[in-house]
Amino acid sequence: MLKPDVDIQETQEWLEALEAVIRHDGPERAQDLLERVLEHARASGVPLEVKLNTPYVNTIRVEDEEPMPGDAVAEHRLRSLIRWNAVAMVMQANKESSELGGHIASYQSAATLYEVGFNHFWRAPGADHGGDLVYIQGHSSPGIYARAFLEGRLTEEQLRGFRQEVSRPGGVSSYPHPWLMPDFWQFPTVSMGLSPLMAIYQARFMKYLTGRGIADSTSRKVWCFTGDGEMDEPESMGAISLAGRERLDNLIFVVNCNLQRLDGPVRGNGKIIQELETNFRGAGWNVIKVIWGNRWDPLLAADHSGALVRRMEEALDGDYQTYKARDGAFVREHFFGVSEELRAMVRDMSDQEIWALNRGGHDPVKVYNAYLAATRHKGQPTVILAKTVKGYGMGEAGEGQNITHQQKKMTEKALFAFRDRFELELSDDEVRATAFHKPPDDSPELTFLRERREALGGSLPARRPSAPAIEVPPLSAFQSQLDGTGDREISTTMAFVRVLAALVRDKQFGPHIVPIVPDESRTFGMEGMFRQLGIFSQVGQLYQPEDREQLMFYKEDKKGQILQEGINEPGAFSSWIAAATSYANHGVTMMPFYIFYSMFGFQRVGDLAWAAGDSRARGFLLGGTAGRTTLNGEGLQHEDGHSHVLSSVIPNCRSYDPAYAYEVAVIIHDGLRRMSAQQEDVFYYLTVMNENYRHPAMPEGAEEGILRGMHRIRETDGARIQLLGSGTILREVLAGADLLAEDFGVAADVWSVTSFTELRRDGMEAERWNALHPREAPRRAYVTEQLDDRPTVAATDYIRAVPDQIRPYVPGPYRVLGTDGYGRSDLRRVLRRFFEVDRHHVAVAALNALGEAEKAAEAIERYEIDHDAEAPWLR
Ligand SMILES: Cc1ncc(C[n+]2csc(CCOP(=O)(O)OP(=O)(O)O)c2C)c(N)n1
Ligand SMILES: [Mg+2]
Repeated sequence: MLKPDVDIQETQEWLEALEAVIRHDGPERAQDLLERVLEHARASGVPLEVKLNTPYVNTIRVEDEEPMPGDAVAEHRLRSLIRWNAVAMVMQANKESSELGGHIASYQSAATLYEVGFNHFWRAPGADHGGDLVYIQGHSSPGIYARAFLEGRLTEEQLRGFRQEVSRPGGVSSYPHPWLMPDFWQFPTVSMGLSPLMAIYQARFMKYLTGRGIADSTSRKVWCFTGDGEMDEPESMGAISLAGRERLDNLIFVVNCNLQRLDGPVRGNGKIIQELETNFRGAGWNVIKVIWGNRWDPLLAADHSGALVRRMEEALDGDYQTYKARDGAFVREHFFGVSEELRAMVRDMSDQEIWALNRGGHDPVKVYNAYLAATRHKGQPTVILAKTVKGYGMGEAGEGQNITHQQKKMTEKALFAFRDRFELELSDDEVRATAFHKPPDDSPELTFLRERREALGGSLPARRPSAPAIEVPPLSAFQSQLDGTGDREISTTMAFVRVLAALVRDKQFGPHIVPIVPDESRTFGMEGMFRQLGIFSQVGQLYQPEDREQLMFYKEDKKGQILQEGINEPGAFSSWIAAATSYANHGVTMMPFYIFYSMFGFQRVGDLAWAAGDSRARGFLLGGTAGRTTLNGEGLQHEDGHSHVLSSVIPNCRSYDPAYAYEVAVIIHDGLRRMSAQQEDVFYYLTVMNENYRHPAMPEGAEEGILRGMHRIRETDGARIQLLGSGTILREVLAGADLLAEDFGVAADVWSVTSFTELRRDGMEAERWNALHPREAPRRAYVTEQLDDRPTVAATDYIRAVPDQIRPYVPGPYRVLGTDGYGRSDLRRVLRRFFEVDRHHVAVAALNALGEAEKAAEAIERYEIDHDAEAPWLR
């Protein structure tokens, strides 16, 4: 707020001088002049607080507006039809059963924002354009389906199947889900906050593709629609400075500021548009506010004293919401009624005319101009803050009301009012039945729709996986990993880095590899790649790197291949998703490898990983320094002992916990084959460790077992027990087998289990098939084929739930050891003893499983196991 003016006349002179400059030399000169004055003031020691806010009016001045091309009448009718069909869709689904749910109010507030985009801006991919990428607010889906219906892309039957994806084949899904509608939706957006984050990294990835000369994305834009409530998610705002810093002028955010979220106002006591303006401008964005519709223009033009703009600034969002939930008389009384000057301003207007004073987000011309300015803007991302009314047109059924978000029904009276307001040609019966309405194909509105989409290259949204498969190198490309390491000790992390190094050298595949790191390359021994591949930077390297003289210096490069995301796992994961879906969105297969640091992997980015599955992402995730006891010095909030449980819940994620270099090579090779050559929509999660040990050569014929989840690595005559081990704990299992033989004369067979998760899936399939085909010869799970009814013991570096997954398919008695509980830091040996997964506990478990109680008790004594200690998960 300004202080009281101590010299009104002096102020007036300054303002008049400024007015004159604006009039004679234009606003740019005025800006220049003001900046110079401010600069001078600063230099003279005047304390200045920089304000990032502009007045609460439209950013684009009326005199700078361009007329909207096309047929405004047809466009209005089309929009109205879409509005109606979107309402009809939700209401019909809820006639079926109110279980199904759906949203009406959000799309009604956003209809103009979407339709201006569809009719004037968003290009579909074609010969001369790669296509724009539009992230659509998830619960606005009914409007998007309604448009596709009018376009002839969806049938009435499909609309009737809204939210009935199972019972009505072709029924359209609740929200944007590429998994369920792979030809339609590109981006899963309904988990709030993920879409803004993913859109930012998508835009950056397009700069990457262009910079590396892989796919020219220069004319393409990423448009991201979000709600104003959604902007409260930390993920929504969390990466906006990256977008500013990277000057992502291919990115446009449209925030639908309808001032409401689910429960009530977003900022009842404040102003969400002003707040977002400050934040985005501070982060280096171009901000365009679209607050008032054209019916306000004459009033604003007549506001010589500034009283109206002051009143606009003073009224709070909570007030604005209430105005729209009431009527014209209420607005006259409560908005204009605060002063005689404002009251006079609307004296000649009827209540009806006051009520018709529209908000910017519902004015197609204002929205068109904002979009036009955004698409022309260079050097910065743009955010459009559009003020709208939630439940626009719903009248007494919810317009501007706190309950509107979840309204799935409108009364007959409200439906009739809706028809009249949008001038829909519907009979009373059609209104009562909330019948879908599609005019004849040659009607002006459908002709308009078709012509516009044809001019813009085709229908949207549409998902078009069109990337050609890339030839996968033969397994022998990784021969050095298959041959074993002899006496040399390495970690599986190192084995992975060598596989990656071999891949990037491959002529065909090499350029398509995208290594992604969140500031942990040195941890994983990947720093050699900095120099070799370069770190992507749009500006290259403008400084002299400190380590320039060294072989492996920190090289930033316009053509750099590595994405170094800094300490930002959600951002890195979003980059990974952009790369992993490039085959569908950019017409080129990219194969990302994102290596993260133990628990800061799946645990940190679980919701994004789920969205990746929905997105049909293809790529590799590497849990570096994984396991509860291999990252031994780090302790409780680092050591990951459960990511294999988290990854197991994603249906199309294939998880592996390999122990040996050759297993790493075989799994990655097969992943490349499945994802690239066979174009399967799966992604891979591998845990790799930092513990160094010797790796044997691959036994002959091991591949099938490695990929299916287990293969026998030790077979002993007269073995009485079957031991299973994964990752580094496999070595404890092998040592346990030695102890059993030496100390107790018990022979064991040993398997390396590369994936309990894959084994379980295979088991579930057999079990299900058998249950549904009781008359036929039963199928056997792979586990059941591999093991027999001798007792079995499994140990891993993960909690017991991981090996427990295969329990139903293990033929004999089965005991599992695991690392349940909070992690600790100590020596590996000590931690494995603490969590009871070391060789001694393996031996004790085996003796118990064999029913050798006496020997088990003896072993507990001999190995000095404290059998009265509290369980590790209680400590
Ligand atoms: C992470 C997450 N939390 C909660 C929800 C449930 N939800 C769906 S819409 C909504 C309110 C959205 O308000 P706003 O972002 O302002 O969108 P509007 O509908 O007003 O356009 C909520 C809470 C969700 N989809 N995702
Ligand atoms: Mg909202």
